[in-house]
Amino acid sequence: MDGYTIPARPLDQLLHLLAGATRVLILPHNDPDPDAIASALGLRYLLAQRLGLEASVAYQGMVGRAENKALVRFLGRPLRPLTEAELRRASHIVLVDTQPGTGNNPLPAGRIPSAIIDHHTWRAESALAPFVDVRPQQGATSTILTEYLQAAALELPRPLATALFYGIKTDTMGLGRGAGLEDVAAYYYLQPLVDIEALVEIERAQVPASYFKSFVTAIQAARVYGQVALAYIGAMSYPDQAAEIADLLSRLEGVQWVMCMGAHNDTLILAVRSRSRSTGAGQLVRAVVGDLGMAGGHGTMAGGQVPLHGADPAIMAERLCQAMLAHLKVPPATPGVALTA
Ligand SMILES: [Mn+2]
Repeated sequence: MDGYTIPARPLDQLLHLLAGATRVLILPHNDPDPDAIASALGLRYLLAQRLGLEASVAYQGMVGRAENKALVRFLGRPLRPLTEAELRRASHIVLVDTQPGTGNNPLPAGRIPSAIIDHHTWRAESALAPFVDVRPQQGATSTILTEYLQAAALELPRPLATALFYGIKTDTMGLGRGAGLEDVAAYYYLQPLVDIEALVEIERAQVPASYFKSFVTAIQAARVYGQVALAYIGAMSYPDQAAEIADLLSRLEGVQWVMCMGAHNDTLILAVRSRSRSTGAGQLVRAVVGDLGMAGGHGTMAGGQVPLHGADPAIMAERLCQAMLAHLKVPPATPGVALTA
């Protein structure tokens, strides 16, 4: 991994770095998911307990998915949308569940964060930060934070333990996807501390009618080209929708690769899934997006975003569909079959 190694005694190094700091700002990735939310809150709790400092947690984008909204409600809405002033004022920025240069966090270009804690693919830009703990072999950033909290011998409040558990659970699909031994250990450490009733409520959160409408749109829009399923679902009410539909389509018999796209805030959002061992989702989405935008992810799931600058999202989506079919060497004359045909 480019000569990068996890720091020895990361907790001590992190606490040493931030001791006495004021105006610490913790930034999860944009449109934060449970792993990003839980990691940010776990870090804030750690800093409060061990250093007596009050860090703030703020995010860019939106918490859209019904389950994630329910999680944030259960936690008492502990994070808020980031403001320009807050970003400028921060003396220390800590990125969690994201890294510089990924295009999915609000870190200003050229600004070096004080610390980075993440489980995505290592990025060279991260080496500039004074503290870096990046572990691509792990399924969730919540696992890293759970280890810190254990090392700090802190008793976890039940809501925080529930959030960290849910962060690991969702990012690894219940330890089934991309989980390492550390994820398993953290998961079972947290399990007895979880508020089970609250977790059930979060996972079964009720959704607006628009959720079902978007499924109808997606199923009507989907086209299957042999082992490839593609769908452009038009305007989305929140950016996570593309991922929800991609997960659904990846269940289709015979399909190896899925790409679902939708427009949100003048950006085309892509979600890619792969069941193939040879062509993973991360590699695929990077090839498809190229220099049109930003993309990244793991072997089975990945995502990207392409800024539209006012262009028609449907035309851009069609271009990306063609790029995906070409990359996967689907013969050009292959007809796209509708799911509802
Ligand atoms: Mn994560």
